[in-house]
Amino acid sequence: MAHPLTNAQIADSLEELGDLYELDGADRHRVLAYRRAARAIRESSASVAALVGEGRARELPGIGQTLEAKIGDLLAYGEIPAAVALKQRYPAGVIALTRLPGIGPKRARALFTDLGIDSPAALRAAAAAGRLRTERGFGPKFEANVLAATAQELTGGPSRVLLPRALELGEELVAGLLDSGPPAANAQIAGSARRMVEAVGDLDLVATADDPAALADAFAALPQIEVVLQSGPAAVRARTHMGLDVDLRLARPAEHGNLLQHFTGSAQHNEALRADARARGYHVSEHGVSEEASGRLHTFAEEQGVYSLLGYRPIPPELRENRGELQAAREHGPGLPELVRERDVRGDLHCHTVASDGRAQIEEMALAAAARGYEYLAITDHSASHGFGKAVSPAQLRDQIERIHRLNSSGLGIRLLAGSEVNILPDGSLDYDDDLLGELDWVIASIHTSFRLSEQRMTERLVSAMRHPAVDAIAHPTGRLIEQRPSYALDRETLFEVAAQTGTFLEINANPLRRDLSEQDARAAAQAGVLLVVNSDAHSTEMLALLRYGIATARRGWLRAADVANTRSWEELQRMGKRGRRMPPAS
Ligand code: DGT
Ligand code: CA
Ligand code: CA
Ligand code: ZN
Repeated sequence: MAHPLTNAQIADSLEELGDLYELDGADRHRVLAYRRAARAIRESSASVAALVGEGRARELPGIGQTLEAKIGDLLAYGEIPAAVALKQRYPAGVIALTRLPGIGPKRARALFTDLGIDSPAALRAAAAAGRLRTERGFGPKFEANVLAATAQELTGGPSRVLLPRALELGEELVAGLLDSGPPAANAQIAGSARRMVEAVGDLDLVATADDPAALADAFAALPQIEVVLQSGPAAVRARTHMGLDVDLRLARPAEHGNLLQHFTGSAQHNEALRADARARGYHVSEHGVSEEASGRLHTFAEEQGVYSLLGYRPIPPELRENRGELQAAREHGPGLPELVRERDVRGDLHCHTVASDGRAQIEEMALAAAARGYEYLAITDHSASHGFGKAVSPAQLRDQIERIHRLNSSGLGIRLLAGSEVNILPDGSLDYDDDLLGELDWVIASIHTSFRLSEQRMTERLVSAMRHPAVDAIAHPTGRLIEQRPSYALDRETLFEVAAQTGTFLEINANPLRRDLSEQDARAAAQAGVLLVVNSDAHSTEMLALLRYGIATARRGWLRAADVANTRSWEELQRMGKRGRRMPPAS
């Protein structure tokens, strides 16, 4: 043999065969035998190929006659005949399906044999098209989980840029355009960044100028621009040094509103708007709205002109996703909700200090929160077992509670709440005892370890935490990281139902890498009767300002101030949650 297979290659082949048998509905013990053998081979310090050659393979734990023969075939022919036969029945993509959270081999096989779904990409497409919700054995819950589990791929892979960096770049470019030689009458961010999405594909800017060509030249000369990719009298496309592409559209002031409306999107919103307008005799484009009967063209300096002409009340950019906003905003429609605003928020209920992995002292966080106009701030350092940074021991937490009480009587200008972010252990228990938890003003519980349990176990874990009398809120309830890590497997319907039942708040964590709950989850939670809290999870004084991204998610989730508990005073908030069920009713 010129190139004997390595132990790792042999182990991979046996693991794959185990997966194939599992897909094929084989006995569980058989499947486990292949996995056990694969592990033994991987861990063998001797070359397994050499052992087989010497007839000594059965010295390895878990390798009997059958497995020895299969490994022999693999070494002799490069393939195991049983695997070849099964692979003809189940394409590689079907094995990949079994590795998605919440999808075992049984489901993967049903997806493949009943629906012809043969890869994670095909599954994602079927979920996005709404094909799974009506299938027996799958349903809307499964479909939502698929979308959540594959959200990373859905948003287009890691080439998208998180909103804060895109906005920062956009604001610099807008300032550059307004400052540049030929005066831009107006320049602003459009596209997905204006809609405050989680991550943007490219940045879109809309500007008006009396001399568009001169403004296009000035744009190309801005220090952020690396190279101009395309340039015309009305549009410039350029790459920035940051690697994000920028589309700049230019219009005369009289058409600014039309252009801004068009390039704010979303494409789905625009398409629905156009179809609706067409049915009523209008043609909508970035240049204006024309009446088909008379040919008259309406242009608008202000964006709202377009919506008013077509019979809509104002639609905030965050809602322009064709998720019911057009119907609601029609003049005789039900109306859009009055969306929560950042200035409605009266306190932040999740932040860290040097006691765990934060950078500032309690006093510094308190002053910064007071400067933001908050009435209250909960200090929620991590409990013992979250797995990174310093842990707060029970004794240290007791000291911190006392220190916070002392600070409150010293007149800081803000009410501090002694809190904790306790880790929810895999069995659903918390890592402080109930007495200590009972001494806290505010407890948020969250998962920071063991993310890969089954959907059922993850859901039960969160349900136990929500049923705990001391837990006020669940922080970043799905564990996803935008563009990096999908949500853990989770039955959202149960999560929302138990949160509503127990009076547990669910967090929209505003950290722009989390935004967890997502806008879709937050909307579904509110519809299920859950009260949300929007928190910064600040690890420094500056990070308190990240709250705006949580508010953006809340707005994109159609939430009103009434849906967000921390738009209320601390007393009122307590009455709205679990603590309120233990308090005497307000007189
Ligand atoms: P992105 O860049 O992937 O984060 O998302 P957007 O929404 O910024 O998309 P982009 O940059 O391709 O286009 C900017 C806007 O232009 C979009 O929100 C709406 C409008 N637009 C783009 N393509 C279409 C289209 O095919 N139909 C219509 N009606 N509008 C479009
Ligand atoms: Ca864009
Ligand atoms: Ca674009
Ligand atoms: Zn935290």
